[in-house]
Amino acid sequence: MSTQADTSPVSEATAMYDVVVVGAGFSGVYQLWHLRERGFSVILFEAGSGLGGVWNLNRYPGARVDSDGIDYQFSHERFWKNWDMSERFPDHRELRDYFAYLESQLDLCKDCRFNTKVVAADFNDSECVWTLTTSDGSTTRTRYVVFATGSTVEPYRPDFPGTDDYQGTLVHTARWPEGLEYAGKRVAVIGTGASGVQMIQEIGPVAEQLTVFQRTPNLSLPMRQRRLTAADNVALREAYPETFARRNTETFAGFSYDFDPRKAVELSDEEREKYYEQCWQEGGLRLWLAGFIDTLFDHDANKYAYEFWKKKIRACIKDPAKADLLAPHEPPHPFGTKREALHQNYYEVMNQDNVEIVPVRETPIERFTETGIRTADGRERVFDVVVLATGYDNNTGALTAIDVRGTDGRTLREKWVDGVDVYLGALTQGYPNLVFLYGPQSPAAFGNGPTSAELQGDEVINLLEYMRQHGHTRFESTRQADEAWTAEIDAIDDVALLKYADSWYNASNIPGKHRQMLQYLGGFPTYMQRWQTERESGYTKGLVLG
Ligand code: N01
Repeated sequence: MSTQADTSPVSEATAMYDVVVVGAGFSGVYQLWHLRERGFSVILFEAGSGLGGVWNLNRYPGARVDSDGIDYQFSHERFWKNWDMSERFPDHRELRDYFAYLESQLDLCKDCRFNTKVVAADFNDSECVWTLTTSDGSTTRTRYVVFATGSTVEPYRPDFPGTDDYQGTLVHTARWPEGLEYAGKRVAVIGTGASGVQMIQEIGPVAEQLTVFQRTPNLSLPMRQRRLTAADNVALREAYPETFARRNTETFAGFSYDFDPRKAVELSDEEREKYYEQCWQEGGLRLWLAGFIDTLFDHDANKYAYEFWKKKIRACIKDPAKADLLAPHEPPHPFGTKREALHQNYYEVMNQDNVEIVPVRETPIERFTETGIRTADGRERVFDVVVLATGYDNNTGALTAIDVRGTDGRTLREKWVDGVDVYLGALTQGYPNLVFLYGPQSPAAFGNGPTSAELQGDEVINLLEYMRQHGHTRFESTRQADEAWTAEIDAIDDVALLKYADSWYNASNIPGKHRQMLQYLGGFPTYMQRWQTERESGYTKGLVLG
């Protein structure tokens, strides 16, 4: 089934839409589906070739989601009643199949323009209209813009000297070319985030030699992947109503499981160990997001979790030198303060003789050469393929890559150079009639994507519906509301441990980027209360309507 629609340039020069949605991942699809059903005229622009967002873009070997599949889908019965998953954690292919299934149910592609990147958006204040320019040179006018551009979109490529000299294959995980061969080759992977862990698991078993350039060990958790049978899917279907109700109304991160309300520091060693072991055996993100409530706030509680993790991982690693690199005695940062990755055979692969770890803090990459990489100790290693698993300009990168100009003609890039203030993680003063989904300062990237697509998505739809029903044509958040939102996030960040890690959560993964917590840290239930308060005020608490 195809999720690709007509991609020929369409002249939208005279077209005027109610809403333009940018991005065809979960959030964008949700908007297109619901706004269209409510009678808004909508078009969706997507830079990629089809539906799926990051799952259409991310095709590197081993790419798969770290949410259990039961959580990683829309909660509407019309979809889950006929959708079977083949694995507990679906891979990128199966997720594209899911989007093809959505297409078969919703007929979305007829209102999508694929291979069409939005490069600019300009607001005309007197007309109260946005004009979007796309990569094919067309312009489109619209009352409202919904940027559903995601968090992990713009690849980050560190500025290593000599990359132009390198004659081998240099590739970023996010732009994996179809058919790239690595079996029997000498391969380097730079970076050990979620993408790095997944790539290493695939490459290590078949490469002649794999060299992993590691800056920070990943405090990765066991995925406990398994195939799902027809009987499993029947059982899941029975559990879905309760699972989705809990996910969408109760839990902090929008998963069907939640933090344990007990404090690690108040429990006996036996009680702690028993619960950690339970989380470990259940697998997925549980030791992190179903962990004890004080783990991310209290150093002593956090150290208990780290010690448990370290004991488990070190027991899997044969070479003591590798063990010190992969699970050091002292935590590289507090446990769970960077997004956890999930592993399958990562540590088995790391045990292999053909897999070497280069710790780049001690032995930095000096430069790329014609044939490989030279490190600061003067050693040059030869590689056929070098994989940059170095992550993304998360949260803001997809938005600052577009020339989005608001009422004062400034781009978002210019506005956000010294920090981001995005009310409700969705609105920012000076950019009327424009909404971010899965955006900076929302809870989305600290939680489960489809939950965010639905919960935040419904509030955006409510707002647009309210505008229509009350004859308004313009909304804009106030500077005070934007700044108060940042203050709320900063207040939580102040008492949490996340600030002790350099990570994309707080923008410190990109050299020169303003360091700031970019996730809403109050959890989904509180986040939804904030929207409810705004809605019940008639959108006058933090917004100005015109
Ligand atoms: O990116 P990352 P990612 N020299 O930023 C290292 C989602 N995702 O693509 O930790 C050497 O996490 C960097 O080192 P350090 C998921 O939300 C999900 O892996 O900063 N190394 C780090 O090891 C995830 O969190 C899935 O010290 C350098 C790595 O590169 C997010 O996407 C799968 C370096 C970057 O890790 C991003 O994950 C994939 C340098 N100059 C992605 N610069 C699943 O659902 C950076 N690094 C499972």
